[in-house]
Amino acid sequence: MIRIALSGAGGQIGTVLRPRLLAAGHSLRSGGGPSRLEPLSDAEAVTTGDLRDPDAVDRLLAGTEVLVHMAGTSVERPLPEVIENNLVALHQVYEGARRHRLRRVVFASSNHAFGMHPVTERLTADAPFRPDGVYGLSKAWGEGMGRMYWDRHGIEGVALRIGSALPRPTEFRHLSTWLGHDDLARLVLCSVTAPVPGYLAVWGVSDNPRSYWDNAAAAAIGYRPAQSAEDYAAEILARENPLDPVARTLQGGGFATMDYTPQE
Ligand code: 15L
Repeated sequence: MIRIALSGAGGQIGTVLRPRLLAAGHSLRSGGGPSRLEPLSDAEAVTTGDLRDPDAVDRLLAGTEVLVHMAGTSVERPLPEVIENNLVALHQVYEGARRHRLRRVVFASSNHAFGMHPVTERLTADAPFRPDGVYGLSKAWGEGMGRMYWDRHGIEGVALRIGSALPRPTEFRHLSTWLGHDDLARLVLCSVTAPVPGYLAVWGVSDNPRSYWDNAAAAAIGYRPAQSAEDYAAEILARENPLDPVARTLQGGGFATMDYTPQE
């Protein structure tokens, strides 16, 4: 049993993880941001607060060993918002991890830190960052931060470069990028419990034959995906691909052609 802090517990991914981490026998301190969550069992405590505030970070991390950090901006947004949530708050969270002597932080990175790689490339975990926007860029910062807190402070780090975490794949790109919910939980459980060599980055993807990513790094921590987007291929291939012609050529898909020019 590991005492896990889960940030972003009320979000899409947090909602998937809460019951599954509890069912695996771990205890949870779940941070719901501004919303007060109802504990799912006696093994879950809930906290609220903005993670830019060290007191909120302290409430979330008190008495825990590993943080699964799923909070933050999860799509392309104006730069000031991305900076507050994904740079400033993340820094507070890592400082909290130091104060509370956490063993490990599992960080929700994203495929969008690599979104400008062409779809014809198959990337290993050591591929260079090629962010497709300011959101993807913030995830490169987050991965750098995980690396730094291992090198400087001995806090283990696992960065999950999450593809498309959805109940089911619905469009052509997802045949490559889909991460099924059960596989998401499998990957997070491995990331929390497996021995890691200090700092590690892995792809968050199911067992998709068309995957853009070679996930040997995740296999090394015991991740065995059991879901495959290919099971939905017939249905998806019968639909029109919603992406524009340029977005189809880049791993980040629609994010890679989004306009991030600051608006007055
Ligand atoms: C992400 O990083 C986003 O959080 C999610 O909303 C999806 O867009 C996903 O990537 C994706 O690439 O499909």
